[in-house]
Amino acid sequence: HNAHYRAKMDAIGMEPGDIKCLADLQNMPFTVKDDLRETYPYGMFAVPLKDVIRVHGSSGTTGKPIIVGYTRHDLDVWSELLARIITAAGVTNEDIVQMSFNYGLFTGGFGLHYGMEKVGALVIPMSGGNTRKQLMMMQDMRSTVLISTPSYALHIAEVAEQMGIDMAKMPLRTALFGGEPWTDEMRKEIESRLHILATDNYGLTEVMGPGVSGECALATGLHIAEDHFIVETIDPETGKVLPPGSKGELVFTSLTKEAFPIIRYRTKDISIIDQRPCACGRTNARMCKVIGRVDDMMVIRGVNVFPSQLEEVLLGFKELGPQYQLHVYREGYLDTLEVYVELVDTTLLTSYGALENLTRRIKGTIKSVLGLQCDVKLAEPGRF
Ligand code: DLL
Repeated sequence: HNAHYRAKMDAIGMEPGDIKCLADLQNMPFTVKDDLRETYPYGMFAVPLKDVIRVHGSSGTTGKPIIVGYTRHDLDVWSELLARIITAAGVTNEDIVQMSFNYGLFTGGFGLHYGMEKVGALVIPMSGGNTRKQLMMMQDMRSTVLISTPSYALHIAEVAEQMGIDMAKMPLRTALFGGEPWTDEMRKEIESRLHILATDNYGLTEVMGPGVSGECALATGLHIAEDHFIVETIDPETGKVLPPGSKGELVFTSLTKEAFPIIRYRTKDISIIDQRPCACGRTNARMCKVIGRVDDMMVIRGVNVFPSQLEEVLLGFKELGPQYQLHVYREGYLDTLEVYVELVDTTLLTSYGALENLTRRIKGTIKSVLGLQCDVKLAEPGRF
């Protein structure tokens, strides 16, 4: 039902009848982010728009987001898959959940929200930011579960310390973190500072959003929803499928999605698949924590940032030269981005007002294109 996929299959002479067993999947072409960019906004949908009841999106390699769609059935499945992960993490209808993911095009907020409702937990739709208020609500509402990015959790811990709040005395006991890479060291730190069990969950907009995989309370790998997605691990250089247990790029194919089916999507995320059953009793395969990325995408405060996107913004200013540096570091526990960029010539150097004005305009454009606050530092030509 989708012209883009049909054209790709026609180009290699592949017919539906050519897929007879699981191994035949390997003969199908990959789908990559560019496919979604080229068909923006609706070209990857496989149902009429009247059957689509929600879209979400995430930043792409250009100023435009990539857009994905969901039918009512897709949203039901999505809630179900999150309800599974939420339940696996030990959350029940007795829990009071503080949702600190943003609601909006980002899949994190709505995705986990509906999963929590399905479980029957009480959801407080806080969204991200305003950390002091988050902590006040956490105390007053007696939140037992936190949903956010792991870096935001550490920021909460830091602000709690500044406010003199003893987290050991708070009812918070469990958290589901995702949306960005984090390490087991970071997990230990979050667990000890917030006095909670911290679980990891993974997903990406193109495949569905959160709900693709998540840890049980044993936290020994993220259980993949294999009844809804086929996962392959490939060598990112050759595209060849690797044997189970090898480290490689994850590739997902959806089995049940209606509005936005996806065939062999190359995630660029590196992980290892473990097919052994888990001690918790679940038998679906697990992926280890994401180890890294194939490309140069950075995830800054949950926002996917490609250096090429920033480059495009910077090159749009005639006052700027083509040399720039991106400095990303942790300030406290929040990722901070500093953009250093050379001026094209020395004419502005004598006017403080003009430099200030230019800096403000660059920051504003980056904020509107990427949705990310950053610092901009102008440098004289030839500096880098
Ligand atoms: O971040 C979906 C999501 C929201 C997952 C909330 C979990 C919780 P995108 O904005 O499209 O979607 O970003 C997807 O973020 O390809 C990974 O590189 C990274 N990522 C997401 N979750 C994890 C995780 C959402 N648990 C991209 N560990 C993915 C490591 C993660 N990386």
